[in-house]
Amino acid sequence: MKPLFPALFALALGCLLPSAHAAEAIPINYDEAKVGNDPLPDPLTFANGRPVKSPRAWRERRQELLELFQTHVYGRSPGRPRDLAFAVTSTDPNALGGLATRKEVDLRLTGKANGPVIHLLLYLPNGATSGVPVMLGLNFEGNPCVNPDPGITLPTAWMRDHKEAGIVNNRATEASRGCQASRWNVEKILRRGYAFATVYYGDLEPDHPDGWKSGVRSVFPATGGRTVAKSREPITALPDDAWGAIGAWAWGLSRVVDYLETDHAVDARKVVLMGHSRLGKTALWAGAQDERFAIVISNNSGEGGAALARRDFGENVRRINTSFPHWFNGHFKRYSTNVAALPVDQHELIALTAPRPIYVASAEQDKWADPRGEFLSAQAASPVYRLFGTDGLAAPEWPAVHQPVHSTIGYHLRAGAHDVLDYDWDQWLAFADKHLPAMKRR
Ligand code: GTR
Repeated sequence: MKPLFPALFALALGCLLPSAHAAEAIPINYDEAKVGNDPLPDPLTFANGRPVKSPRAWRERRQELLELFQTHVYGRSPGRPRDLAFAVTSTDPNALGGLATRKEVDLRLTGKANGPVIHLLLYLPNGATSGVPVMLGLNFEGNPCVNPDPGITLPTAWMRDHKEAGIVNNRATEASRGCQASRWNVEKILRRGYAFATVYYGDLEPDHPDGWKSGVRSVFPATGGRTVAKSREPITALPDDAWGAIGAWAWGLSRVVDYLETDHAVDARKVVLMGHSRLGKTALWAGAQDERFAIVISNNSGEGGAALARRDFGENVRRINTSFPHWFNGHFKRYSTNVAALPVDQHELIALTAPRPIYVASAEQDKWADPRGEFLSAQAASPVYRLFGTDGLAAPEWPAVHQPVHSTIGYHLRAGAHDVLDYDWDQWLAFADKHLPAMKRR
């Protein structure tokens, strides 16, 4: 029998938060025999039935798929803002005990210091002679969370309260320094010769259903990827195919690359993008749209990320649309109870990164994210990679725990829970070391 207290607590919470209550009522399947068997759409067949037989034809199919994901899942994002400007706000050549140079850069999205700004934290490994590759990722709890370094500027942006992490009254406090350092082994990354770049995802948009009203979605019109001028009128409502929060966070990552392209200390053709969980979904969507990301890494991204939507295991489309309606566009809600009608599935999102290397990482206990569904999705993206003459995912079967595969599509199943651990970074650094040197210049 279940203990009564958690059930009562969930009930009380459900009364307070109607969407949480509605979400709790949605059945969740963990039975492999009941995952369903709807056929997956074929990434190598156009909507009109024409097969894709060459990398050249894939370029066309790629546009079609991007359009489908924009229309039905993540929404249409704008392009680079016309007035985007950069301002270095601090530099310390002797950070982390001399290991790195710390730089903080404001990305002024409307060109103005008092408009929306992304605060980029960048560490450059000291002693590197030329442009270095970069490990980039959005963080959940503010830049100071990634390392106890006392020199990182405390953010003033809204954050969800998390007392144990030092976030109180929706603000980061001194106590938040290093609160997620275990997920970002910054020193290890730097010692391996990579720069490290991060941004607080809430700089783009606070993560709640009304977040868009104060985030970038209220400022920039969704124009389908064209360069945009600042919106003249405040945006008061979003059309059903406009970008969702994942789109907004992904767009911010592209703005970081806009900056990195201007910084000669790094090699902006070698940006490795990593994202965990909802930010893993974000990394996949960013890498799909913007080919400047050299390598994309999705960690425990699950539903709406690497995991197949048609497989009903763990979190499903209906549940994610109910708990997190703001992450996706309006049209995606239509598929909550009819996933088979979705014209795409998540293996095609992975395939949109082809032929660039991509890594899907799962965790054994993270059933909610459907680890097997993440593997099958990576595997189903493989034919697109093979069209380019690469090995795709060189694993015919789901690998056992701690049997990493570092083919052009990389994969591992780590022991343990939904998290980012040193084991994951060891794999990703080895994967990046292996694949970056071989990558052609654009
Ligand atoms: C969960 C959500 C997942 C995943 C996770 C996270 O609540 O259901 O899709 O994104 O949050 O981002 O930590």
